[in-house]
Amino acid sequence: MIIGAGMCGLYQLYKLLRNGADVTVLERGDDVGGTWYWNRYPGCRFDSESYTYGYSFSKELLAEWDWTEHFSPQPENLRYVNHVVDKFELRTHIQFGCNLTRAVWDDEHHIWTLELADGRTLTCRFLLTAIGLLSAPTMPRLTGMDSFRGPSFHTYHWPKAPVDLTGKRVAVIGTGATGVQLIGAIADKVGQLTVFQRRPNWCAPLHNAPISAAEMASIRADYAEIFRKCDNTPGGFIHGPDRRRVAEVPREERLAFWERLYATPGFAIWLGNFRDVLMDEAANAEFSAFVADKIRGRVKDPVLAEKLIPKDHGFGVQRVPMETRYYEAYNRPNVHLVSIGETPIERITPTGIRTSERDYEFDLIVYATGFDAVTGAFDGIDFVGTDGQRLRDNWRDGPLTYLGLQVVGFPNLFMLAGPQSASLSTNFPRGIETVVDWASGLFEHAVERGIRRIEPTAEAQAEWTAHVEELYQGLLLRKAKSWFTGYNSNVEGHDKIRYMIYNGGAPRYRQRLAEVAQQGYAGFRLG
Ligand code: NA7
Repeated sequence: MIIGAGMCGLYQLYKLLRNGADVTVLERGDDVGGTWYWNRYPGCRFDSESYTYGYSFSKELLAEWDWTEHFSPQPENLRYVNHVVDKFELRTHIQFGCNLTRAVWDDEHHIWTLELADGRTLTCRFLLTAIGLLSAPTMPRLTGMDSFRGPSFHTYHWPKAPVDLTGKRVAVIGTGATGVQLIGAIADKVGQLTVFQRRPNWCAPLHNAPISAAEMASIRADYAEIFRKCDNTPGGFIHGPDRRRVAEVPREERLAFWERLYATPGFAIWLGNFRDVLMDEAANAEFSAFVADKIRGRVKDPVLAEKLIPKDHGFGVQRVPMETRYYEAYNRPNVHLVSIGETPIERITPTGIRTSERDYEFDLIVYATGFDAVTGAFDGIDFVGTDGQRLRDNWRDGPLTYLGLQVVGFPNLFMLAGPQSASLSTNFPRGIETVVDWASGLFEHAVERGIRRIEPTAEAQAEWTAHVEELYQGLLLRKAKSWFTGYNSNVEGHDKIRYMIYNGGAPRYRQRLAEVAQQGYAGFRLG
């Protein structure tokens, strides 16, 4: 049984069907797509180059699918997922509207019993989760949220029916990757837009553009090289770090390099920068000053510009929101910024938002307040393992895993994009293709040998968890309050660092998985 019909679950379904497995996907939504099904807010799109995001497993699929933009928007992404599902006839193997609430392991018969919200009970031998890393949205804990008379929703729950923004007074709370996409997209479509910003982020221009037919033809001819490039970078993107250190490069040369990065589409500015920008305080400070000047150059009001420049963290230690006309939005007379660090929100009122300074009236309030990232989707399901132990209890202070794939005490539970795996720090489809291919190999191995129970050893789990923690130590991101470090002010107990992500890079992770398999699945107990 696979939980989740997003990019990851669908590829795992495809693989297992091809291997002749008896497999079903349970999906809580009423259609496929995961992230691209739920997130329908205006401006939602890839920050990955479209042609690096599509699946790489089928030459036929690559040959027939045209991307229309370098960074494809959500409706097209959802069409792509549906195209894949139809092409490979996956839909009949998916059950929709299935909300898994509890999964209990039976150590005598080696099966998982799954309880669904609709009262049904199902059983399976292997339980594979593809439940997303950003699929448990979190709302702020503000007084009066239910009292607001107009529509209000989290960006993850943006309605399917079109929302008419014309002439409306709109509030957006949150300026992460989501808020920044949304604000840039709606600033010229609403009446008044008021942005409630707690801490600014370092945003960089996406430089999206349409893909012409000729360009698509050349991309198509180049797919092998594109995927080879992605395979060789830590993040699974076409952008890999420049191995030089900032101080090694003469000042004029490095400024010219940074100008080029600022003008380059996509994550080049983050992932193609000098390596020590993300590791060394001085290098990071210098590059942050460069980007701060860019912001000052784009926002006309100097006081406002300063409010949009982060002061508590350097560039790239949190997820860099990619933007389109984001800073220019603040030059518009209908867009206003409220720094809630200075004037905190006191409550939501029936007609709007009250800060310590004044009352604001709105027709619509949008919460772009992020997610209980990575572990949130797991905490939402009551996983009960051997001897009645609960996953959410074991992970209270942070996840413990072997390879981000399995957990001691939860045999036959495989997390295909679990905490401490590389998928979370990788261009997602590139990361999950690695894991799904590997897991499919393990299942074949198990079936051939009549293996009915797979669980990691305690030593392997302790070693991996320590390794993941150690990899944080060389990176500046360890100090930042973001979902990379498991921080979320809206969730009880998530105000301390948790080691959520494998930061060793995709090639190293792939190498490790290959070695584990070659050594007869070292670190796993196969019984
Ligand atoms: P993020 O990146 O976690 O951003 C959430 C934003 O919401 C961020 O600006 C937060 O401010 C703000 N926030 C969160 N809670 C509150 C409260 N209670 N009051 C005011 N403001 C708040 O989530 P996104 O959805 O933007 O992006 C998630 C990922 O999706 C992204 O990394 C991409 O991979 C795709 P803070 O910075 O914490 O002060």
